[in-house]
Amino acid sequence: MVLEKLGSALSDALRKVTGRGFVDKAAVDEFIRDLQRALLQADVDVKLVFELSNRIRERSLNERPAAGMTAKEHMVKTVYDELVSLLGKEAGNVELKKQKILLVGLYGSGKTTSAAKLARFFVRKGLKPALVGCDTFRPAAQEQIIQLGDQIGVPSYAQGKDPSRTASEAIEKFSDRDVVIFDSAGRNALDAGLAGELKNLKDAIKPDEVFLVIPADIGQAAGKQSEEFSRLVGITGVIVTKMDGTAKGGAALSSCSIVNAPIKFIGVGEKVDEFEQYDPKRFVARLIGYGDLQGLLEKAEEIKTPELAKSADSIMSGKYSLQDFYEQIESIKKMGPLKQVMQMIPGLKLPEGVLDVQERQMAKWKNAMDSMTTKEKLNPELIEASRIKRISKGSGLKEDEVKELIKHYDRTKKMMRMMGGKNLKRGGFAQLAKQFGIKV
Ligand SMILES: Nc1nc2c(ncn2[C@@H]2O[C@H](COP(=O)(O)OP(=O)(O)OP(=O)(O)O)[C@@H](O)[C@H]2O)c(=O)[nH]1
Ligand SMILES: [Mg+2]
Repeated sequence: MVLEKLGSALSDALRKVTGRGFVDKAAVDEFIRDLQRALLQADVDVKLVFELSNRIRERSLNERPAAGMTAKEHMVKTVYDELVSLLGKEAGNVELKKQKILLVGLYGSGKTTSAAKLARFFVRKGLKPALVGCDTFRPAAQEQIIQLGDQIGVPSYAQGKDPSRTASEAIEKFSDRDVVIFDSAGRNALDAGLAGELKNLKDAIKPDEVFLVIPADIGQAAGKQSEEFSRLVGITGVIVTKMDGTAKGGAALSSCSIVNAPIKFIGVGEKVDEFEQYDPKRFVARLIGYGDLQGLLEKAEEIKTPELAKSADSIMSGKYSLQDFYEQIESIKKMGPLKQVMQMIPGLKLPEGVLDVQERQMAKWKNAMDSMTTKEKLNPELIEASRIKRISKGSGLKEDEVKELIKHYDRTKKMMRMMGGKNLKRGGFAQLAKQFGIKV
């Protein structure tokens, strides 16, 4: 996996904090220290790391979690949001239309390889690309692009000594192709020679997109470089290559996003298929590997949807859902520790230990239900194998325990139906207790 070290450090840190009973200041501070260490090791700029830490600390401690979210979930969501914003905010959109794309970048950054990868990407999307080799500077550069084209079955054109002329000839030749991709020459630095050549090339091509190609191991210099190229030829996107070869790629991703150069693709290997469209949301989700991030995000989305909350009310009035089950557990818990409550019932004697077991069970089930989305709680029949797996990951319960919860809920539902509705809420404690297997 790309940025494996950063990923495992982040997921360890999150696991540590979410494994605690509750999230307090000490827990947040410890998490922030772990997070800072992990990001600095991935070479992310110190200033960015401190700004991010401050926002996470502030939001985790002072923001009220939205209704339905626990403090822990709120913190995980905050960390996710802030990392997405650090590593690129929005996904770089790639239009699937007829267009001309120019690739620019320094020596050996991966331009020619990326040109072929990009062509392959468009083939997969059902478009007809073509490759143009405008690197007349480096010997063998033209053969390289022709070979790559042959390898992926895409026509190519690479002839002549003047890049702009090659480009103009190719535009005519490939007028029937959908996407024409122009590879350009690199230099050690963005010197006057390269600057002049790229300006002319851009004038000759009039590209729809200019992608800057930078290797991930360039680190924080990525921001400065994308700014320089942007000033010169106006880049519309960035391809970060060689993400597979460095633990420091966090720097390139974050410094590009800070100069507002959207990262469109990342290169994750030398082969033509080792290329991914970059979406910071998906990237961060994969990176932090939090058990049930998907469920959590769905839940956060649902909170923003008042219609769902309304429909929840109406659905709940008609049938007994896991949501009701949850609320019953909550209401029992509000009465205080079971032992104390039971002691108030005269003449009741229970075998030692029974209540502790029940109490632990209820706490576990509550945990599992915290990992469910509202939709799932209202429609428990949705919860099939893959969701059970996710809920199990999110709550730390075994899959069997989640299944046991659902079984218990099913039994309760049947019992309720037999008793004629869901009047239990208004019913006595004895009835409630019975539901959880406690005979009163
Ligand atoms: N591991 C890895 N290697 C890559 C990646 N992209 C490119 N490379 C390698 O980087 C080297 C340089 O790639 P090129 O595509 O020739 O770079 P270039 O920018 O065209 O180089 P010049 O034309 O000389 O400026 C090659 O050995 C590629 O195989 C990547 O994503 N991962
Ligand atoms: Mg090249």
